[in-house]
Amino acid sequence: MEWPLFATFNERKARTIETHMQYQKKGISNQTLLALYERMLKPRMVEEKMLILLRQGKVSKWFSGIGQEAISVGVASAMLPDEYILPMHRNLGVFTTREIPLYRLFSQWQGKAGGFTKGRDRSFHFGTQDYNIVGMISHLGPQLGVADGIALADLIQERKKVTAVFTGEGGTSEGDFHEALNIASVWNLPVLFCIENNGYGLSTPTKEQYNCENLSDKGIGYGMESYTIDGNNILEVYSKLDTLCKEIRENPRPVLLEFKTFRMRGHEEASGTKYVPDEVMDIWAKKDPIENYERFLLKEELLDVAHIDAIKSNIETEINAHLQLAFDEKEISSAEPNELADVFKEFSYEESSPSTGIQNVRLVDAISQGLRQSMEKHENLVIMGQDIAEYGGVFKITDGFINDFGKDRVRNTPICESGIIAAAMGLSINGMKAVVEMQFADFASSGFNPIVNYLAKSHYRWGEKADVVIRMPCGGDVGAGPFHSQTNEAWFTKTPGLKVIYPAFPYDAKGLLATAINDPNPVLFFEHKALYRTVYQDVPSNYYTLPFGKASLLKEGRDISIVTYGAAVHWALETLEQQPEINADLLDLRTLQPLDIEAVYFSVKKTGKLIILQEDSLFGGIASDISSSVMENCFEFLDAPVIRVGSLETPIPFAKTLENNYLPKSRFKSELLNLIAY
Ligand SMILES: Cc1ncc(C[n+]2csc(CCOP(=O)(O)OP(=O)(O)O)c2C)c(N)n1
Repeated sequence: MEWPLFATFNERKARTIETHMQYQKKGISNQTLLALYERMLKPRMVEEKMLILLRQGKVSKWFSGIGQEAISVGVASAMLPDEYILPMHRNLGVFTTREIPLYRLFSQWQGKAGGFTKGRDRSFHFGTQDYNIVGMISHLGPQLGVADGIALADLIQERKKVTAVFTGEGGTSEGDFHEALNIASVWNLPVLFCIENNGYGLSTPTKEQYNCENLSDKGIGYGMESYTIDGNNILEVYSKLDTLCKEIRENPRPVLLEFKTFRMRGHEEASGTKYVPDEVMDIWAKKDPIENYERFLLKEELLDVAHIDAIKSNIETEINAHLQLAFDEKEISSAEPNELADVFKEFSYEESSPSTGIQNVRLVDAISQGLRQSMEKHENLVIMGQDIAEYGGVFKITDGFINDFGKDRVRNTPICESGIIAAAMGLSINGMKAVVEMQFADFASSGFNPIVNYLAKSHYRWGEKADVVIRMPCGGDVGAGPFHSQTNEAWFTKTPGLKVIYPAFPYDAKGLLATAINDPNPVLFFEHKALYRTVYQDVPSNYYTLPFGKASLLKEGRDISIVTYGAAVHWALETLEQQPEINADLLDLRTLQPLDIEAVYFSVKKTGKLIILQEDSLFGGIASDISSSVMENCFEFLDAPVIRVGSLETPIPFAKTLENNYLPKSRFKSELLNLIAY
């Protein structure tokens, strides 16, 4: 046979699969053989209906998985219903095999309340604990790390379960893929990494996506077992997955699977397939997973035409009835209180007061104690971070923890912030709590995507909490230059769905950390490095909590309000010590989200003047928002403009003279005196 001149890799792939498109029953029961057929047919028929509705303008967007059904169905059929699957946008067969009622899917796609996201997210971007499915976010890669966390929870609790996570071959180019596979291998997590290699990313062919023969070959580099599977052959998929799942439940380990298949339609319907040579389409059309399998079942006399017609007619009736249910549902209505109420999971703060004993300790000791006592209180709490186990962390916060809590719960991680934060989300999904230590807050930029897109948005999108605390050793005045000195809280206060805590004293830090860990929502917990070993305070030895959203009034005065947080609280205190004639309210915010803006208003209404001091550079910081809120709500009470004092609009420099000039410490006193004299 003559092969057309197109990408050699596709040619080779087509040739291999054509010769392998043979079905072997491998001891699979007739009942299962038939069930696999029906399970593939259902998503195909739903999709065909969707394509009609799309043309009629009744559905806005569609990502087709036509031609790839054997993968979703084969994987989902080999797994137990209580094992987690993390599908992508072409895995309708996962949702239908898990028997989600079709009307709920239709409602989801129409943005109606009967779906899974109250109209807040589209298509397959949802999860459901009822069906042990955790849907994707648009960024493709982060869910690979989430699967690691889910599997880690199973491994720690010895549950003998498998987790399966999907990615396209395009998604394997993301760092998330590398991080997730590396973590799974180092920790030996029971995860099936399923790559659906369908020939193209959005329009980019495989040869421009990666430069190796098979993606499964990458398993060698990760020290991971891997297989290449004909993704259009349902029996090959199912039998391999069935064997692997049974093995992995007994002998946990990660496995990389590359399913060779093809995307028969556009990336989404509007984008078409012009860039795909016709010959390639023709070859793959002959490999259709359903038509071929149907022919096999007919040949085996497990099916006849009448039976096929009956199955199709039943599915069609089901689709039409469920579509009607979804169409009959009214458009979703917007009520602001409902929208705001779902950003965070409800958390009722429980006051825990210390019973006995006071010690004079440093900030670093208070945090360490607080973390240790939370580890004692919550048996399902896991701490992860770089060098935190035997070494005790670079700031020694977790020194000795490994002896008391063991290596399962105090985990050294590879250097991969994104993968670990995603894994923390997975732990939370699977019933555990996680604290992640950033070695330095600056490195949260390498985990930014899962923080602001996954953790922050999950509860609003599909009601799933993110029971994760990210500890952020931060801040300047330590001569450590642009990448070890930032105070980057404003990266996160901007994002709805995150709580941001920033204590300035040992007592606050210990109590607020305990609350952060109790709170099922994602919390960024800032710890100023310059305060770690310089600030001492009498702190209760026992466990206690402090509430979020309550500023602390450190000094009371009549003439001016000083509002600040973190290390800047101490700069303000020093200034007031040097200028005892200043009669000021000094408010330490302690928590930035939630923010105690009422305490600020209260003070401003008394003094008529407000100066806000922040360590971060000025533009876009919390000071700007406080200033606007005060102008909007307390204008009549102001006797002078609100003044913000922050760092220069430059990155934070290394040399001490430069850093001193960058930080607002030296400018604060004159700005304060000017405002008093206004
Ligand atoms: C981080 C990120 N970059 C770009 C995109 C835009 N995008 C969405 S899907 C897609 C192609 C994905 O290809 P692949 O992973 O092979 O999956 P397929 O759609 O082929 O199943 C692209 C580029 C995105 N969603 N996320």
